[in-house]
Amino acid sequence: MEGKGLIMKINKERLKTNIEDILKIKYGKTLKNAKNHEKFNALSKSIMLLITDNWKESLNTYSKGKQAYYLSAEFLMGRALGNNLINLGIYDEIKEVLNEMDINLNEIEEIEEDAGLGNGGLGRLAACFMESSATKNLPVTGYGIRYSYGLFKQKFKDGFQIEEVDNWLKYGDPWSIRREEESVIVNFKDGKVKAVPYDTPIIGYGTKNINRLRLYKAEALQELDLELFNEQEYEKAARNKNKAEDISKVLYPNDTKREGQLLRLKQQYFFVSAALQDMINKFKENHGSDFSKFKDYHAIQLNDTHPVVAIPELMRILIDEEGLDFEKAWDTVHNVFSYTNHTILREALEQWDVDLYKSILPRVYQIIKEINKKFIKELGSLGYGYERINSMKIIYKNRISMAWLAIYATHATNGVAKLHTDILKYQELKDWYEIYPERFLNKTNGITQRRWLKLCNKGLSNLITKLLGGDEWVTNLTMLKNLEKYKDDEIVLNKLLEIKHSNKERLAKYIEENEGIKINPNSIFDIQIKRLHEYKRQLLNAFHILDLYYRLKENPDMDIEKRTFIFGAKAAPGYFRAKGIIKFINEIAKLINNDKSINNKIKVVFVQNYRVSYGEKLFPAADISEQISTAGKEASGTGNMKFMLNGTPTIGTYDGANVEIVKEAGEENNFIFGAKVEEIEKIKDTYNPKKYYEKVPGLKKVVDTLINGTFDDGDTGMFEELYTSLLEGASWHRADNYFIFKDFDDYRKAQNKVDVEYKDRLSWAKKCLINIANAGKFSSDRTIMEYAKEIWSIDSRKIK
Ligand code: 26Q
Repeated sequence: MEGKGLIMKINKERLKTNIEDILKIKYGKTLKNAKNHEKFNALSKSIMLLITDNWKESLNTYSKGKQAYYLSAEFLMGRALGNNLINLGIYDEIKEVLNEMDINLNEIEEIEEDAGLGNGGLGRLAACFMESSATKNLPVTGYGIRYSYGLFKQKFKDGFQIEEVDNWLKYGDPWSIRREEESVIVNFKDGKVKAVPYDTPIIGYGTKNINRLRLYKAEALQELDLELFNEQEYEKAARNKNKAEDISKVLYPNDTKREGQLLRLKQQYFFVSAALQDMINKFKENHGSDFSKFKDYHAIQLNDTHPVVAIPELMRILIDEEGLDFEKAWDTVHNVFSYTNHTILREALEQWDVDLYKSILPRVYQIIKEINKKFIKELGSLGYGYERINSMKIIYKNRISMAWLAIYATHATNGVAKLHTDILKYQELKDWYEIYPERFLNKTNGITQRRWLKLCNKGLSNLITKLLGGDEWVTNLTMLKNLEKYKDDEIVLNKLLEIKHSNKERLAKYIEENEGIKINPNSIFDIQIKRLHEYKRQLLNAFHILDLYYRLKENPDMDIEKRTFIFGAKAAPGYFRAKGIIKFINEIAKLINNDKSINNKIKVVFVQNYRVSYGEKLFPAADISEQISTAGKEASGTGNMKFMLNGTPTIGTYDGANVEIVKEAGEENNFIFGAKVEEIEKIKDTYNPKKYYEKVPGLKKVVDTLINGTFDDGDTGMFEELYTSLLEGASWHRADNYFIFKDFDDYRKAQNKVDVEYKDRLSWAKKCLINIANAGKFSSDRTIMEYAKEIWSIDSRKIK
């Protein structure tokens, strides 16, 4: 089944020897007594050996022309081994070699820790973009931070979320190479820090090209202050080292709330400054010191506002270190940078205290002030008045608005789905759009089909390849459209159902092993997996489950399909309400799963520690995909695309990329419900949730379980706080801020429709098939080519 992917020839005996040699050198062990993680390391290092030459060749080829650089505080890479084997086209072969050595590849894959250096969608998008760039032979480098600890590991204790450190490096990281000699120094007002790059190869599918992800680790310039140490001042001697290393120690576990921490600002400046120094050093090496040419060789994408400090930092380098004047530097910056916006939530727009900036980055702050001055002048000359200028100023009331800085300084600002971009243009950023309409672009997100289909759903991948008579879809996802001709073919539809069933069995087994809960693969697997946030409305899902349960209790003979509701989500540790929602769902699960009287008709499972590798088991096993955010709040969503590609209809609102998914696959093959953006806009100022609470049958009963003693929140006050937020609101928001009550009844109707339509197995399978057939648009290959052509102006450069 490999075809195009096969670009690497394996010398089996040599590979075996390599693995054994590495075990010997690194661990002093033989195959017999080596642990699985040691075998994983040895195998991974052997693969690194295979690709080294092509990697060097790729970087060399790229260095001659214009390249793009993706600056991101997060890269949510997940596991590397399986993906790399797939992309090299050697998965089956390696499996065979390992078999001969009595090693089970699957077990080795499972031992790998996820590289969880991201919170959710934004970080995973960066990872998909890296993979697609390599596959498309695009000269793209990723720059970020090599956090010692990624996003926390989540456990449940008595239904409450517990966070543990994610020590993902405990067995080492065979997929990265430390490049000591390319270290640079980053200057803060309170001291210098060394930035040491670790390079990870990004292996494209069906190509020799190999791209690079360069993540920086922070270290002290001086490992140890020997003088202090000799004076037996051990703590003091270690202090400097710790202070430096703290910068890359841990990923911030927030995915929307802005976090005004000094350390967060240091993290941002740290990797951005290192990345820019790296670019400058290489530019001088390859192209000399005529900086008017810098823009001909660089396109830098800012992944949200987190790396926006790159704008004044590049100005600083060009002016202070390379001697350009302000206007020349500005012209370079404007041409080089572009910015992606990932959020509509106002409260999430990043702002920094002027004093904080001044205290650690005084020169950078001066430059921001200069930019602000220039902007005000520009607005003035365009005839804008005092109020309008105040609302757009980059520095206002002692705060720096990173989004404003980004839009003003860059040549392109993009949203991540059509609806999202429209909301930016006509609503959230309409003042900006009016002045700079040509800067606003849409780039609908995508996902890589290598990880999110070929690797994680081998059954479906093989079927697709068979039906299409080849595997061109792996690099050209629009080929899937040709599957549509099987939409009435019973043999194909049954095969599809069979594959789904076996994926559900695999998931059930995994859940039993990991969560200790038995679930029935013959029930509908109804899955909501994403970060926990009020706007994503896990609570709406929970209320519906509870309502269904009460209806079942009242009417035990109700003819419904068996259903398993599965959740996976991490809550930011400081997000009290999100944690309350997790506890609430776990309480509901306890109640329902222990109630024998409902005959296992419904079950609820909240899986622990949802992450990329768990997703790879969940997406392929889903019957229905929950995408139920309040319309206008989800910028795009990418999980929705992963479900679709794995043949799962969506129950969802008209929000983010759902709109485009339904446009591609047809409303009749999905379950759309709820208020649309325009309706929400219209009612938002007069919305009274109590009206719904009192009138919608069943709603009050489920909402009241938050306060009537049905459930126990361990005296934390969590449930009552949730109740109040829905009925009374809080100082910072209206009651039921996300319109759960408003959409409840319509959601229930859509869920009932799912129940009815699922019963006709063939017509259900047809919906699944049509969803797959129309997923072509949502490949990150398409997205990244759009960035390359329309924002970066770079071309593919395939190595020979
Ligand atoms: C900010 C300041 C301090 C600490 C953390 C943060 C922070 C970190 C991560 C703020 C936001 C994020 C992540 C946002 C995110 O994941 N957004 C999602 O991006 C996806 C890719 O474009 C979209 O599909 C989702 O709709 C969007 O929610």
